[in-house]
Amino acid sequence: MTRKLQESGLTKAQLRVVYAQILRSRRLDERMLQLQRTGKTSFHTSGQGQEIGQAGMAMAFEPGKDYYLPYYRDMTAFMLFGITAKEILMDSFGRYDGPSGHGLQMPNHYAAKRVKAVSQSSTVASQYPVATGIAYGAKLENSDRVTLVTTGDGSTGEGEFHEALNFAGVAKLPVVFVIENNGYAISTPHNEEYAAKSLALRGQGYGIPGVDVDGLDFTATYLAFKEAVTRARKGDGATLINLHVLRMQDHTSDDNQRIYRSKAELAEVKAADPLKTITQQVLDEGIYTQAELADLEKQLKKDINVATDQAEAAPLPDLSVLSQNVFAPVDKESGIYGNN
Ligand SMILES: Cc1ncc(C[n+]2csc(CCOP(=O)(O)OP(=O)(O)O)c2C)c(N)n1
Repeated sequence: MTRKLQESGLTKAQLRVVYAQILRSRRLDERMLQLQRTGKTSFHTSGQGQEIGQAGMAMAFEPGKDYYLPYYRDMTAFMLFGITAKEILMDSFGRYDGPSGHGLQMPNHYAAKRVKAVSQSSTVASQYPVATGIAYGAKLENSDRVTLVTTGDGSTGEGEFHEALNFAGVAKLPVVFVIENNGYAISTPHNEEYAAKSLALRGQGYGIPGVDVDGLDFTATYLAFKEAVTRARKGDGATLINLHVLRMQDHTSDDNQRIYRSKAELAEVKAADPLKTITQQVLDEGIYTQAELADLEKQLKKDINVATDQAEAAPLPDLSVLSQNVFAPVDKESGIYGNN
């Protein structure tokens, strides 16, 4: 049974923001797939089916204070940290003023200095040890800021995942490790990724509590993250959260999941769409009325259209910036790379 939204302890105003963002993410994601298909953008990685889990996760943190190392499906959480649809689209169009890297970073590699969201490398799970390092920094500075890092289930087979958890366990670091478990790594199903009963068990091996969380249940997710953030802020160390979500779309816009997922499975995923569940919940709990939802849909469509036009019209990076922030400058005298 999905828990009531009101049991989260969040106010009605906060829950309205959460729902509006979940719907905005879904409509924006659909737009981004259209833009890729019409050849206006190059690539998109959809987060459809992962929005509710990400919203529950993001609401437990303090954007601007806590560090966030997102992975490529994290649009919903990234936007709840304070990023606009226009900014998302600027990055997707590769525009100079996009927040993730002046149009030089790959689409969906979400980052923004102003909300302490750190850019990821395409090498999956490589953000994990960086998060451990940032959390170590917080500990050395006696800061109570927490670091959040996400990745997918398949990526937990990478060495970096284990190295990051090991040191965070040893040094009792303030970090929340998240596995957004959608059951697939491209076309590889979870039973070919790992033999453990649950990926949450991996925490135990490193002295870190590991929990399984239903990422289709907003309240269950929010409360689990709140507990993990409280532990980290108090100095009690890291938590590993195995967040169960759905991958509703292809792995990326370059993939076709109908080749490796049966019609029946895809129909099941569609029927379990968490957007349907949470829409019913906001109506049942009086958070939105039917008429307000219709207005919200209209407003989002308008906003996304305006944001698309603005992002498309924005300038591309000039070729002269191509190698900026890629190579460290060389000190002419010593020949050493670095900024000092
Ligand atoms: C080290 C490394 N190996 C392989 C790839 C190619 N690759 C990109 S995404 C991906 C699947 C990752 O699956 P998962 O971690 O389950 O995340 P999901 O995409 O399902 O959200 C792979 C194999 C990569 N980017 N980096």
